[in-house]
Amino acid sequence: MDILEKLERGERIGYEEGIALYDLDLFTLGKYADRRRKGLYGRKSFFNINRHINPTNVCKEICKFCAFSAHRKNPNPYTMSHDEILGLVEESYRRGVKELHIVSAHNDRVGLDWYMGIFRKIKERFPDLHIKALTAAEVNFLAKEHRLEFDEVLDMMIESGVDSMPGGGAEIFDEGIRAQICKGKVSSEEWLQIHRLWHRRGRKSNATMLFGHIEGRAERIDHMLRLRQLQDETGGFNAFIPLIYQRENNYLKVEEFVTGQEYLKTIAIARILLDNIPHIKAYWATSTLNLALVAQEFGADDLDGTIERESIQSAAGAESRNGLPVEQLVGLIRESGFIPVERDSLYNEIKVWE
Ligand code: V47
Repeated sequence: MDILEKLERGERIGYEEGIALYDLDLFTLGKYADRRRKGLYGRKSFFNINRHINPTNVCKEICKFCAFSAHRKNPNPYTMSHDEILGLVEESYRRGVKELHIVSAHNDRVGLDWYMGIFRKIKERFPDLHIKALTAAEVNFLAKEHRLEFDEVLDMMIESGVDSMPGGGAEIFDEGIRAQICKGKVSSEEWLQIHRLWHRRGRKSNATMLFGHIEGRAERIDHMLRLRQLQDETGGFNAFIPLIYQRENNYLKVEEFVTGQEYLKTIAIARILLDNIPHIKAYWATSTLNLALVAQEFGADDLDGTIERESIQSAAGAESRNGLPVEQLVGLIRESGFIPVERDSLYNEIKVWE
């Protein structure tokens, strides 16, 4: 069957067809992605009030794209104490932050209790704050470092108060590309298995894709389809988040950077291919705000949030160091023709910002 006919009928798209979608013109793709997005959410666009905390940048891994971990180009190692972290949480809580997004480097100089203990302390003091923490890459690191099964680390996370898992560490699942950009880190199979086990506990997570570096379109489609397959099995992914590679202060040599058009096509294709993942996030920190706002018309229904104090991508040039005041985010969503809906971390609607 012709691919346009399949799109018209809303049928599932396979690998070869997925690659062929990139050859359609942007507006044809956008029409089908927007139709699906509007069918699900109308003109609503979701966001939350969140804060990032990156408690340490001391890292065992050497990912070529990373500008955050302490290395030759960024020789300033730090590790926060629990009291320091609690101070940041307290101040954010008072200002209305509802979700903490906590991601660390893989620090082998602090113990397991440094990683888990902070969640326990945060939950004791602020039980209604949602803790989204520990990527599958961190879970894999902690399991290997402390000779534990993934199951054991995941159970500890739940006991310590982690509510959901962020989507980081997925990068690109293709093993060949992975070996070139993040050799030695969590494998694709391990990443997927950790999320599978987390979902089996009735918990939700997200999935990212780092693109616009040395991968090609085929590897992006492969990445999305591996996620779709797991989602068919578990239903545990809330959101898919394509992250545009940021080029500063790292060791990955990239010849050509993604264009705005390629980003919008990737968002649209994600909406079309990932027919079982409810939310497609335009993550403004790596796409720029302008493009994230346009992405709302190409399949994206979620703009992440206020993203205060993000350090990983801003180290490589992203615009997220200081976050965005909620009034500004809401104003931009409204002025771009959408209805700003504040959500909680599990996508329950909290407030429609009139
Ligand atoms: O996995 C590292 C990425 C990720 C660079 O779950 C880079 O809601 C671009 O997990 N250029 C961590 N990206 C961030 C993350 C995340 C972000 C937003 C939302 C959610 C969510 C999760 O940051 C890493 C890696 O892929 N990253 N370096 C870089 N130079």
